[in-house]
Order: sequence, then C-alpha cells, then structure tokens
Amino acid sequence: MDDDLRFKLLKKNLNYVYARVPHYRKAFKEAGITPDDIGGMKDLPKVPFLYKDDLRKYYPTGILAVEKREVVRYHASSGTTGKPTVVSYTQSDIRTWAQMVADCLRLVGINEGDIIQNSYGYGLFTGGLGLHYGAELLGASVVPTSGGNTQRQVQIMKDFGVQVLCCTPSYALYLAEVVERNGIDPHELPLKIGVFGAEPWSDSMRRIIEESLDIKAYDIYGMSELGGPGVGMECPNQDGLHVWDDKFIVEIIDPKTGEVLPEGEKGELVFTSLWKEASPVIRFRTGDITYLYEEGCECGSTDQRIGRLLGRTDDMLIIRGVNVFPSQIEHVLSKIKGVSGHYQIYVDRKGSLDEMEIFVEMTKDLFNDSMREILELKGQIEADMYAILNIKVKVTIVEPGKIPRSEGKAQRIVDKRVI
Ligand code: DLL
Repeated sequence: MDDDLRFKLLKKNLNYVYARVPHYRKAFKEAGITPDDIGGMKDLPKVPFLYKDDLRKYYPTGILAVEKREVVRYHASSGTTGKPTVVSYTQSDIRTWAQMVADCLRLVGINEGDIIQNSYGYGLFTGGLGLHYGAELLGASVVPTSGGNTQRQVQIMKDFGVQVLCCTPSYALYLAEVVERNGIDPHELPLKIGVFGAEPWSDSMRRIIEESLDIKAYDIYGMSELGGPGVGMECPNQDGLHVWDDKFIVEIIDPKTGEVLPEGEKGELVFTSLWKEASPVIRFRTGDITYLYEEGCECGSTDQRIGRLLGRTDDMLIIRGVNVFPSQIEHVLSKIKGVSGHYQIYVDRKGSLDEMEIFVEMTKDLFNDSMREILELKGQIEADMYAILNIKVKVTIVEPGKIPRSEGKAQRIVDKRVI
C-alpha cells in the first residue's frame, strides 16, 4: 500500500482516538504530544504504548470509542491471569473483520463452496465466530462443530466430506489420533487444508500434522485485542505471516527498552489498528515475540510479513536464572524419534532451587519396545535438553495417550512454584 495513504489512515485513527477515548487523550497528554505532533510514520515511536493492563481497567465494557448502543458484539480475551480484556465491535468492525478472515482463507486457496469444519470454540473466544463469519462471507459451507466431542467431530469430518479444518494445532493433532483410532485412512478423506493458530506451534509439529492428516497446514495469527483471528496469515509458501498493510501497522520493539528494532531482529510485536471503530488499539503491546521480514513475499505480496511466533514475553520461564522458552523444548523434542507431539512442562521449587520436569509421550511404535530402549530415549532427551538449555532437566517418558488432550489451547506449562 502507498506510504502516504497509509500515513493518512494512521493520522485519521490518531485523531479519532484522541477525540473519542479519554484513556488515549490522557496518555498522549502525559507523553506531551497531540496527534498534530505526528508528521510522518517516523514519528510513530513518539506515541505512547497501550498495555493489556490498561485495557483490563475498562472491564467489563472495554475501551470504547463509540456509544454503547453502537456495539453489536463483545468478545473477551482468554487470558488465564487477572480479569479478561473485553473487546467490542460495531457493525462495520464485524464486516471488516469477516473480510479480513475471508481474505486469509482465500490466500491459501480456500474457495466458495469448500466445506469447512470450524472446531475453534464458539463463545467469548474470538476463534469460533471469527472464522465462522469469514468463511461464510467467502461463500464456503461452514460446519460449526466448535471444540469438544472429538469422536463426533471425526464422524462429521468423514460424513460431510470436510475439505478444510480450522482449530488449534494441538487439537488437530488429537483429531488425527482419533481418525487413526477409528480405522479411517486420512488419504481417503477429502480433507486438504488446515488453518491452525491461537497457540504456538513449531514447523516440526506442522510436519507431523500434515503427514498424519494428509493436508497442508497453514498458520493463522490473531488476538482478541486486535479483533481476533485473521491478523496474520501464511500464504502457500509457508514462509512467514502476512499482515494487511491497510489494517495494521506492525512494529517490533525491544521489550525492555521499548525501542523500535530494525527488520530481522527479534522482539515484541506491537500493533496499531487502522480499521477498528469500537475498540481501536494504538501501539498495543502484544507480549508476542517474533521479527519483521525485510522484503515482500515470493507470492507477490508487498504487505508486512512477520515470522512465525516464537513465544511470549510472559511465557518465558526463568529456571535457576536461565531463560527458557517452551518453543525451545518443543524444538528439541521434535528432533527425536519415538516421541509424539504431546508433552507437558512442570516447574516446581524444592527449597530454593527450581526444578523442571518434562513429561514426554512416546509413540505407539516405541511403546512396544524394550525398557532399555525407553531408558535410552530418556537419556537422549535429557542430554539434548542440557545441550540447548544449559540446565539439568528431568524427563519422564509416559505411555501414549497419558498427556491430557486439549480441545482448544493446550496447557503446556504447569508452574507450581510459589514465589
Ligand atoms: O487466539 C485469536 C485466534 C483465534 C487466533 C483463532 C488464531 C486462530 P486470544 O485468545 O486473545 O486470541 O489469544 C491471543 O494467542 O497473543 C498469541 O500468544 C497466541 N496466538 C494466537 N495465534 C497464534 C499463532 C486468539 N498462530 C494469543 N501462533 C496471542 C502462536 C498464537 N501463537
């Protein structure tokens, strides 16, 4: 998109929030600026950040830039700590959001008439209704299964001839297991595409899902505060997520200093919305970590592109002073034969020392092997973890099916430390 036009959109949005939302007016004042001080894109870093905690203060209505009666829908974040943040939508917000999601689906070759099973949860979570409205706008046929009742989900997938599956990657993995358990050959299902997001997942997990369901699996990114799913989407090249230039301005910052980082450097994702009427976000700190690509994509798009999400600033575990991201653990596990994609990390404190134990599920093939081989596997994982993380980690191998399956976002970390 043309830079001038984009700046005009930014300026319009800055004026809009300044005129309508007391929170922004106050924050701008404290930073000693008004929208008039922003003369070009280069001035954006002068604008103060918006934090999740700022939004929490406005529970239960959320930050509102319109009259309450103009709100046609509310959603809320799925945050596990503190009060949820509430986001509101006008008629126009719902239409634009649906358009964004429809464009994401079109980007990976999903078309009018395709049968989509939408197993994202319907409700306050934005996944279910977000994908639903986008898919309908595209003209696809939606089967709104929501999460849960996995046996029935598999039956529906087969009976309805489902071609596209939308859900969290961990649920896709579980569905693949139930498909196998039911003696269904995935090659004989018409399923061809998966649209997976709402939680971190690695490239190796993608390969496992693609092979076990015989599909191409695409990453979709979003966040309640930004509107929901459809903020970022991979194209068929599966190389980074595209973010529409006319909908958001993306910045990557150093989470400690707040300084804007150059393209290619890893840091915290910050979004400014250019389309939201009811709950506009200006320089919103997502807490998600990734980087910005320097150039346009081989697919021809020149829109902004971000790397797949690497983790969250608040997901980082500090174990005996060492920073550990769950994505590093998943990366190590994914390279080892004999382990499935299911694992859980337990952290506890014994005396004054942190201890980390990883429960790793073995595959069915390995389950038939001897105790000696299983012990070897445990030793190998512990050694590989030490090589990457530089801390001793206890690994416990468990039998297939032992790690709890999730119907939505998987709970990978159980932190029992009382600090
Ligand atoms: O998870 C929206 C969504 C629904 C996205 C369906 C994709 C598909 P929240 O519940 O507010 O919204 O959670 C947002 O989930 O800040 C990330 O940490 C994480 N997340 C979302 N998508 C991805 C992804 C929805 N593709 C939080 N990769 C975000 C990694 C993701 N993490």
